[in-house]
Amino acid sequence: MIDGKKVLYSGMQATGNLTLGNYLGALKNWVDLNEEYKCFFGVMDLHSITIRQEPSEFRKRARNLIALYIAAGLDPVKNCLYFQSHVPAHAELAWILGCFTYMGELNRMTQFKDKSAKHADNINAGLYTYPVLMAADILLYQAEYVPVGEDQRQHLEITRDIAQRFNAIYGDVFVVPEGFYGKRGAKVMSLQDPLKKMSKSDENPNGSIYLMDDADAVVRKCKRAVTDSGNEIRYSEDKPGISNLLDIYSGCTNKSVEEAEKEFDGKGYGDFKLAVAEAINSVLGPIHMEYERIIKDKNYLDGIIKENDSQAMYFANKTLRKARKKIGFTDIPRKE
Ligand code: ATP
Ligand code: LTN
Repeated sequence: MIDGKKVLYSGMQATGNLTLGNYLGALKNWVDLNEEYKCFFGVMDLHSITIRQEPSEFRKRARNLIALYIAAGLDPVKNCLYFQSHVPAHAELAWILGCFTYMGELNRMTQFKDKSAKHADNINAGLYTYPVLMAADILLYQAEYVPVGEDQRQHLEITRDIAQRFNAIYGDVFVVPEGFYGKRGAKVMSLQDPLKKMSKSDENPNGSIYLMDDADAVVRKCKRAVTDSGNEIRYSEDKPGISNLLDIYSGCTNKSVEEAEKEFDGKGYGDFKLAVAEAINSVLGPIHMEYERIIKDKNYLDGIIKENDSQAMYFANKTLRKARKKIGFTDIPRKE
């Protein structure tokens, strides 16, 4: 508990331009929760370098991501929006927790398998120990809830296992967190291949709607979206393309899938795709305006970053000190 509120932790990597999948699967749910909980939302830049990043692009992207968090509706005064790499405790606890994680557990991680296949020329140890760093992120802030998309479920499970294992040896050091999976938009699929998740690192830009796409691009991509044969707008397993568009429509309008099916009963795919594009644009429009305002105000953004970095450091160090002590590390002499 911090200030009488339960703690919630989540974050995104600064690996590419955010997609509608990131928004509906993560950001939007965060915004719904950011009043009720004390939230820490990190820009996971340490995780980002498990894939090669071009330095100047990377620097810009990480900063833009903080601005986008705010533009999407996260309150940077009530919550802590910060850069993971600014808080050294993450790396330190990750090392410690790595000594409480089995290779057999890491071998089972599907994200590692997927990313290794995708980046066969750079299967680095960081990619392998990625879930340990993620566990450190969450456990450092004693978070009770972790809102993420379905694709992160396995990482959450291993975080719980590591926390429980550590606590079983040393007593209650870490809060054992729970995953929090939004109902809608939990897995937005690619518009070009509805069996694959929409991803910011997809090579085919037509498969993803980017949060910064302008209105015309959104219409173009929706029109081109792969659909199924037939002409019924109905949610079903044998219609992955239409089901994905229904999910997106529902996520953007807050209407249920059933309501949407009724609304488009008897209408064609063409009309439906245009309505989906319109729904997406009505969500993205206000975010674009707010983002432009924030990114131009350098002093404001710098102030937020500085303030929130030190807040994150304070809470993270508190947990790290506790873990160090339990393990039996010698005390670090305090500077006078
Ligand atoms: P990458 O393509 O680089 O692996 P990503 O698009 O999967 O990245 P992350 O930074 O790994 O994005 O994830 C940020 C958050 O967005 C996570 O909570 C993740 O579950 C969620 N998310 C990512 N893609 C989707 C998607 N297609 N549908 C729903 N949620 C998603
Ligand atoms: N692996 C996460 C990003 C992430 C994260 C976290 C999410 C890193 N550390 C801690 C929640 C809590 C992803 O979304 N790809």
